[in-house]
Amino acid sequence: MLIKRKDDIKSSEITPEHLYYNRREWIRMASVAMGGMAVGSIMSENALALTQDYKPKAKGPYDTDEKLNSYKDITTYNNYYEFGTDKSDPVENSGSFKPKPWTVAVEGHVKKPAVYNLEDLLKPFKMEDRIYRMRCVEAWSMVIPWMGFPLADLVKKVEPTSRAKYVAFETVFRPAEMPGQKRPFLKWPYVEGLRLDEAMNPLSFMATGLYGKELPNQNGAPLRLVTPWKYGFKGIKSIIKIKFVQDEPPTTWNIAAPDEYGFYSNVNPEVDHPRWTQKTERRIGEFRKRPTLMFNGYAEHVAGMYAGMDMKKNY
Ligand SMILES: Nc1nc2c(c(=O)[nH]1)N[C@H]1C(S)=C(S)[C@@H](COP(=O)(O)O)O[C@H]1N2
Ligand SMILES: [Mo]
Repeated sequence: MLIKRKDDIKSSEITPEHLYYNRREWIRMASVAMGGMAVGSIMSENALALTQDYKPKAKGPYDTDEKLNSYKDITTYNNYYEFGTDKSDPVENSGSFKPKPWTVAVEGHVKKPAVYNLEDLLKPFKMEDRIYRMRCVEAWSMVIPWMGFPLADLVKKVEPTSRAKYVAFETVFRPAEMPGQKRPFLKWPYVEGLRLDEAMNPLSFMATGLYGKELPNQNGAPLRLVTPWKYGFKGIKSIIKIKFVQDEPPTTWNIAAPDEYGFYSNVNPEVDHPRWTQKTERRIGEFRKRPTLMFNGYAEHVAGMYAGMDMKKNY
């Protein structure tokens, strides 16, 4: 995401992320050569092994068979403003974040509200592998092998009442472990929401890992949301609270820049972001641009939920 500032205009177009990434890579390689940043080179070796050895256990009905992004791409090019606003900040600044032990508060219009230990919460669920495309609003994309469980399983377990129409999610607030939270990049804590039917859609996924390993801190450990037909910012990380509510809940990027980021945030090539086109995207690791697909290619599974809605108004 980009903060709305005049001099940011078209920065996603003028500074394609690969140039930026290559610059960071060059700096990293140079410092490895100079004997510094040994951690970086160990990380690269492990990342290479993870990428090459990974075999998804099951081919699910929603999986894409496109080429996976590497473990390194997925874990070193991140948006997680709690750890800083640069794509390399999350991997560099999340080392002292503690994703264990972890609790998740389930509140609001449910029959089983509770503060769950994450382990207890996860016990009844079967962990699955899912290979999903993710599309950031900044017009880049990745293909990620997630591990986790359908959000619908969790929703059913806590039994929402008939008054529950939306699900509101909240990220942990720990400025001592999350240096970005000491600065007003965004209004903290980060919050997001889904309509209840979106939360129940079989594509909505709670990720606890990727590439068959526990979720790294920079990707939202220990629990994050994945909604592959929506822009990446809906995928709220390090979730500590899930509240079932009657009215559309506030969402962080809508609070930050309401004319740029709406509640629905469905990937839609026909609705330009006010500062750049959404017609194309660049897959991380590639140079060419690809056309962006409606609902990020998941239209057959989700379009029905928005029938009759004006998708330009409800962006
Ligand atoms: N708490 C929190 N969640 C967040 C963000 C954030 O800054 N804070 N960034 C969002 C954005 S803009 C994107 S594109 C995705 C990136 O997920 P990834 O880094 O695992 O690829 O996380 C989303 N979830
Ligand atoms: Mo994003």
